[in-house]
Amino acid sequence: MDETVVEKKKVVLSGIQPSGNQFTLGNYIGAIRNWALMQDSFDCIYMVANEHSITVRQEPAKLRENTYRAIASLLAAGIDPKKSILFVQSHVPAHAELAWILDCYTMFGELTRMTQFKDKSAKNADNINAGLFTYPTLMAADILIYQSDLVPVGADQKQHVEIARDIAGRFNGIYGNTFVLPEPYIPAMGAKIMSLAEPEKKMSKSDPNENAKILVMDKPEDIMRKFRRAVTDSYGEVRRGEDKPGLNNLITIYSVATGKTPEQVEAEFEGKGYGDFKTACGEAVVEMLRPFREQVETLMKNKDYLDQVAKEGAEQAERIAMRTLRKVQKKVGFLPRP
Ligand code: ATP
Ligand code: LTN
Repeated sequence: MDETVVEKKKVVLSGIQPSGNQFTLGNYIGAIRNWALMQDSFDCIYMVANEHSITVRQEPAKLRENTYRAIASLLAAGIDPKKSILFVQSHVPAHAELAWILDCYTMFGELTRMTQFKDKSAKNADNINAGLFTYPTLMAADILIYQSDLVPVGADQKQHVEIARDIAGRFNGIYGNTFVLPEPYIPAMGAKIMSLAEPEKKMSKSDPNENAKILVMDKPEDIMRKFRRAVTDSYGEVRRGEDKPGLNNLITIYSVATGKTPEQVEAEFEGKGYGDFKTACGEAVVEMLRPFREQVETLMKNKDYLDQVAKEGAEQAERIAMRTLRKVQKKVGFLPRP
């Protein structure tokens, strides 16, 4: 008998919020570009996390537009709906249902320790809502409902993947094996792209300072200007160093954009000043983003296609999600609907 063993690929799941008006260079380098690179080696599921977005107040019309833009951006970054499942979180209600159950297996103390909760409540002191607090249990549901093995995220989201793993372990401990224990998958380079204005902080799409972030749809002249203004230091030497957060960040960005190692970058700019280096960074980023930007613009003119992708993605996702949800409901003692 033919004993060909087909090894099951690991399941990868990740999500990105459609908040802010568009993605930053940090989201591109730290997240979506890597998602596309993982498609051949893994069974990938990628999601536009619109339910997470409303933990911060959103304008409904903008949220709709940004959700389309997020789908377009994921496609433009190279995610192929024939290879991966691409969908919108709210189209698969099983996530929110599982999140409620997981809420009952998550401790108040665990949630208060989440650094994102602390940061976001400091930033939104007038709207510290319960969703902001239980954000990690919805994210745990997103991950666990697909029995995900790996969760590619930037360094800032590692803590949320760890709590998902803890919740899964606790649930498995009580009810027997139910969930796969997920692991964070942090890219070797570019896991944290820093703000161009305050390089000790991560580049964040919700940062109100326009000079702090490169947006993926920025015009080339804006990208060039933002790099010229990027905060560096007074050493004047293109070399990494512990007390040089601005320069370290630019070297990372230039390395990723050109495919060169940081050592090669340092050698290339030996004896040259920051001005030359910043111009080169700007040009490299403009070239890296050009095809992406053009493709997003084309896709945004074709909402029917984006709807079609979302529809097929939700159907595929839901089939997997419902299997886990039913299993969990049965384990906790919910009667099946007669
Ligand atoms: P917000 O400002 O609304 O919190 P954000 O820019 O931090 O948004 P998220 O939607 O929270 O972005 O993150 C989407 C993905 O991008 C996550 O995987 C996250 O880890 C990654 N990411 C976000 N910012 C960066 C960054 N500066 N460098 C690398 N990866 C990042
Ligand atoms: N919280 C994440 C987005 C997100 C996510 C997920 C990432 C929602 N659900 C599941 C990985 C897995 C963020 O803000 N980056």
